[in-house]
Amino acid sequence: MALEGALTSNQKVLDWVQEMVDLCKPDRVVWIDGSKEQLEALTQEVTSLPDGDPNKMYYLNQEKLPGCLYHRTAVNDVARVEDRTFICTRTKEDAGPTNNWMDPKEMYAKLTPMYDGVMKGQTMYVIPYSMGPVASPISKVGVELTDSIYVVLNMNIMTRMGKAAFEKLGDSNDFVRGLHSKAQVDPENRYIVQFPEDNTIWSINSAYGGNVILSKKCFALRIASFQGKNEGWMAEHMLILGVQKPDGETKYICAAFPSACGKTNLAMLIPPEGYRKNGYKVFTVGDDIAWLKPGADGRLYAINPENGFFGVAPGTNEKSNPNALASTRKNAIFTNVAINNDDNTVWWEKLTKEPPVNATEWKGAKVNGVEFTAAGNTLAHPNSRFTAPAENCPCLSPAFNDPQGVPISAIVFGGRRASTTPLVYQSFDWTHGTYIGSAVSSETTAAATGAVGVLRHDPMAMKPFIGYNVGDYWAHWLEMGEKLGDKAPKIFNVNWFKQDENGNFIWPGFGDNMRVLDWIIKRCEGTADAEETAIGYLPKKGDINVEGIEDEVTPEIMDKLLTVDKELWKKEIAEMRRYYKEDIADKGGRIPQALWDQLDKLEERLGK
Ligand code: GTP
Ligand code: SPV
Ligand code: MN
Repeated sequence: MALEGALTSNQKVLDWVQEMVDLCKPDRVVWIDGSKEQLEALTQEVTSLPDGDPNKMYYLNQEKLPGCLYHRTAVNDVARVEDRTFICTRTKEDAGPTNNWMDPKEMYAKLTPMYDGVMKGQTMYVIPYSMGPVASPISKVGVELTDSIYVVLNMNIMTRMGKAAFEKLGDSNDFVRGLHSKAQVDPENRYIVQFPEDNTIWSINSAYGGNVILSKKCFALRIASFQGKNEGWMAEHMLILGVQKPDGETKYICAAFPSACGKTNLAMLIPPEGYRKNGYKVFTVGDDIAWLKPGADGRLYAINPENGFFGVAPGTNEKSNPNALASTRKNAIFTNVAINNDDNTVWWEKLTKEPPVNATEWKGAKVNGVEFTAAGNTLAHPNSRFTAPAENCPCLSPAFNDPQGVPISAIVFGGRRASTTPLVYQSFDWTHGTYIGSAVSSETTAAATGAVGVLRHDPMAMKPFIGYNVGDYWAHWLEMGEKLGDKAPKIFNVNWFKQDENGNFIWPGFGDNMRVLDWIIKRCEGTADAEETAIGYLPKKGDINVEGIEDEVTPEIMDKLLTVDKELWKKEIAEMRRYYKEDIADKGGRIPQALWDQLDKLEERLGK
């Protein structure tokens, strides 16, 4: 029964699908070919479910938002669940101190009974997909089995889904096996489990985003980072953008910021007027994940393994990110936003100034939106999201589908830091840059369950996504730098989130971040000077262009943005020593000596 209508003759795929069907016992198996007819039929089916069915999706206003759907998840199932996410390598040491771990045998034994018969009375969908352009040598194939049409429709946007993926795979065994069941959506039995040594992901009891779109964090970061370590490439939580300069050349930059810290916004940036007039333009290659591999010329090349954006809705508007908003105007899926009942469209905080009066909030209650928000509630969940096809994006890079990827000139780290970290600085070299990446910390956001606004270490913005020992991951960074030599991208750190005494951001951010990218590019080209400080190279006075924002970013504010406060940095170093020792080394993190040395050198420079 399982193999009826199979879209491949790959015996490894067929055997595994049969085994999972025998375990989950669905009534039907449907192989997803990615055709329009099949997707339309599934959309019909999922929108025809009765109101109140937790799996139901809704058509939105098909004139204003053609092809767009709406879905509301369970109230307890609205974000990634880091405390229920596991890396199951054979030894605990190989998972390292940043991951939850269980012996793979034990984990399979624990989860197998939970999957046993879990799809009785339901359909199992077999989703073949390619991460990256099908023709790219950097791309990889995955297959996800799921009982959720919401997942199928999301995977259709987020990946190159369908028959072509099986054609790419041929009879190879190199595919990631993903098994997802929403089961009872029981938070007590929710597990998001990676078995890197088996190329396998098992996810159960969730029906939300990053927990169930297994291509994304589970494959393209956790499993892929492990593969990259073994195969000589990198999988990173990074946007990829191209800056086209007045001379016509495009420079490509990758940036790693923690979840909900500005990747989508930076990737789709519209430069300030002065820059546009001079001929600058920004193109988006990716907004969340980069796969990076040295090319034949020795430079580092990046592809975006994804085919769409799973972006944070709140805060997205015509002013902050018109490109993201435009990307959501057709064939998109909205999850946990609010509904404007006047015209069956969507709304979220800051989409417009005034909330709709006649609204349905994200949990499904009809409310007066103005009164509801005035009482301190949000209409949309803070981690409500849009799933939008990349092809909708007005500034999508012409290189988006380039199988070779794009050559990277700069790598940028950043996070939400109210103090200490300046607006921008450059590392002295790759090894120092790797240290800076290891030292990223950021205030937590609604992208994961738990407290929001708490400062935590999030090395390379990858804390929840490194599929192996964090110390080995840092060693891999250092090895990549050695391999790339003088062709390695330059490494920078930025902070858009510095605050004044009253908690207001002192840098305007968004489109004005172009002014910082400008300095970064000039540093890569060797056309901007810099101030050598204890922490790295900082812009010289007047080198960040503030034309048009002089009123907002006065010289005093610029001083604050670019200051290196020695006392705060001494505290920062003390905390880094504690972190390296107590959180990483003492708990089995194999920190490379070169990073300890960086810490010593930084301390020495600051002591002067
Ligand atoms: P994930 O999809 O979770 O990985 O998030 P992301 O890194 O793509 O974050 P995104 O661009 O969606 O930004 C999240 C929130 O950060 C937005 O709602 C904005 O409010 C805020 N933000 C983004 N860029 C800036 C900026 O330059 N300045 C300020 N102050 N806020 C920003
Ligand atoms: C993130 O949390 O970094 C996301 C959203 O990009 S999710 O896919 O849910 O992980
Ligand atoms: Mn992300």
